[in-house]
Amino acid sequence: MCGRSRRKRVLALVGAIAAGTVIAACGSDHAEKRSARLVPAGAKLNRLDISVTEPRPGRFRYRAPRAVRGGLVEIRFKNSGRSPRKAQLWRVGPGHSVAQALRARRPLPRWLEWAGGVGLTGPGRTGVAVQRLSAGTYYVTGIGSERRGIAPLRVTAGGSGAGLVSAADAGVTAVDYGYRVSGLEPGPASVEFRNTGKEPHHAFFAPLRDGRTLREARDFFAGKLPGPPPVDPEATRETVVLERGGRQVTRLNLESGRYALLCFVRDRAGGPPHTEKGMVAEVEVP
Ligand SMILES: [Cu+2]
Repeated sequence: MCGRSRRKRVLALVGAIAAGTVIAACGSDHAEKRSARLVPAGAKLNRLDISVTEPRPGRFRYRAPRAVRGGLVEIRFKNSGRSPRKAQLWRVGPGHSVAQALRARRPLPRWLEWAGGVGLTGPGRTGVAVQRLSAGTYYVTGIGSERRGIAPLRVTAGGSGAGLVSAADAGVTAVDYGYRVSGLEPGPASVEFRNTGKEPHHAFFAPLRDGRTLREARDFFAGKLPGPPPVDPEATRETVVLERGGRQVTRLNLESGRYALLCFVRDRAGGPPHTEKGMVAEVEVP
């Protein structure tokens, strides 16, 4: 983005946020080689490998196995595209099809649920998350509104019934409408992300530039703040969306500094992004 004008950069960032995608999440190779354990050693995990390619700029194609065993699952997401992407899982309830799910609009039907996955991952990189997957029909996409390039997937029964035991040092809990954060550290740390609210939520981390405020960050993403961005768009991070009661352990690679933590998801019934309902917080990574 370095060659573009400031105004173009700002518009690109606002547009990307509105579309539910973001600019970059590329940790250094050095950082990614450090291991941050997600679950205790010896935990029995099934494995789900997802990938995305970008045959043409801006056109994405997700791939997933036709079927995978459920229970406690390690989801690995390889981004072979040219820009940062995430792998958002959706669960389609019994008696309904992926085609029906793709036609669904708000208010979202009860049989269609956000179901975790792997958060924003830079091109050429592999992201990981561990969570429970119950048997059923799923599909993988980048953002909620995407209808093309999705990968359907069947999760079968038979996996371990064990619950998710986290080995993460840090925690991010989303509520309606706010966050509780603990133990965040710089570098590729393992983080337990959970949603104890009634609505779906994610956690979007935007690094605040020196002297800039949380309020400015909120206004910027709402398209109400002209001038230079109050956040560093190249260093944003984002988790996937979890439905109420959802829980996973993943890796977040944050640098030291102050962050605006925001949720751009809307209620299942509709309404404004949660940032407009006060789901904004300032957090410090020491
Ligand atoms: Cu939210």
